[in-house]
Amino acid sequence: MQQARNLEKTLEKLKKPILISFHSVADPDAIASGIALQQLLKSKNPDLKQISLNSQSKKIIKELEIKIEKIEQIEKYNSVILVDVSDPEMLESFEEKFKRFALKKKLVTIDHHETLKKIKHSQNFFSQSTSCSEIIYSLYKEKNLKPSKTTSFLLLLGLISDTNYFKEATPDTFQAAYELLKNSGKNYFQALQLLKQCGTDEEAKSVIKAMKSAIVENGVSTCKAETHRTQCASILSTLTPIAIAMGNGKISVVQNTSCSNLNVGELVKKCAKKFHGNSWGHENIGGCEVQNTERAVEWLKKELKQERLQSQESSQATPSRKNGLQGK
Ligand SMILES: [Mn+2]
Repeated sequence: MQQARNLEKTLEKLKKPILISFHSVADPDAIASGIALQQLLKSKNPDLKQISLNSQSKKIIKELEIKIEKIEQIEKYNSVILVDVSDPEMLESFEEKFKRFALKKKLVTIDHHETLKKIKHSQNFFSQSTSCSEIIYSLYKEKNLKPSKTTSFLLLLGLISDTNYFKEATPDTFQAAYELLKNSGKNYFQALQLLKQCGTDEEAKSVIKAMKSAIVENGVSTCKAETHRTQCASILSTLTPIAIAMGNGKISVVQNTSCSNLNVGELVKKCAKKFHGNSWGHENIGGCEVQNTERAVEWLKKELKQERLQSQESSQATPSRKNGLQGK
């Protein structure tokens, strides 16, 4: 794979000391990619540090007894590799620091999210892969190396979670998953156990409270959630094509991929632009932070209604349903 070879060459040339990190809501794909890359580059002894981790990642590293320290300062490094991210807005309080770093030293990003925003002067490796774990695993394959048992398991977790339990998997994903599961010495159920989480009673109570506020209109469910916003939207998305949860100035949008074919990331980006806020997300899940969430949600509902009408019209005109806000 030409791209893996190019990336390998770039990584080989990096000047020590090297820092590896990822975005500020590090999910299993981000931490797996970071850990696997740190081991692959062990002759260069890179540090692996985090801005912050999501709860799933915290659970995984705790159970696998892995420690990832917080980033303190980045000036002492000569090179930085960011995995699973290339959009500077996903770096939170480190956005400006990494931007300044890239002006003076070498910053490489390895990512599978399409974004037009990149850190100026950074070198970006983008792949259409369904997870960053798959990209890092291709580097191992390029060198004819096998990740350790634990690292294979981690990469498998990254791959499962980023493909939404293989819903977005490609033949390459299945090939990689087959090999990683075999290398890991574990079974698929153990992977699922580690990825799934049970909440506390308090969490369950706040989700149930949010569910009581839910309304459904035109295939869109909306609820108010002070906490666990994304979780609430995910639950509602099992019932309606699109689910929106809002609270504390933030909005989460999740689509049910069996009956909706939008680009949620693009939609929330548009919303954030209109209401002067920030957005984040992928094709199927996203969110934004805006000043007036009520108005922004009304706008989203209108857009979605419009979109639905358009796709109904086009499905009447042609047999193809694929006419989302933006195709996948
Ligand atoms: Mn990812």
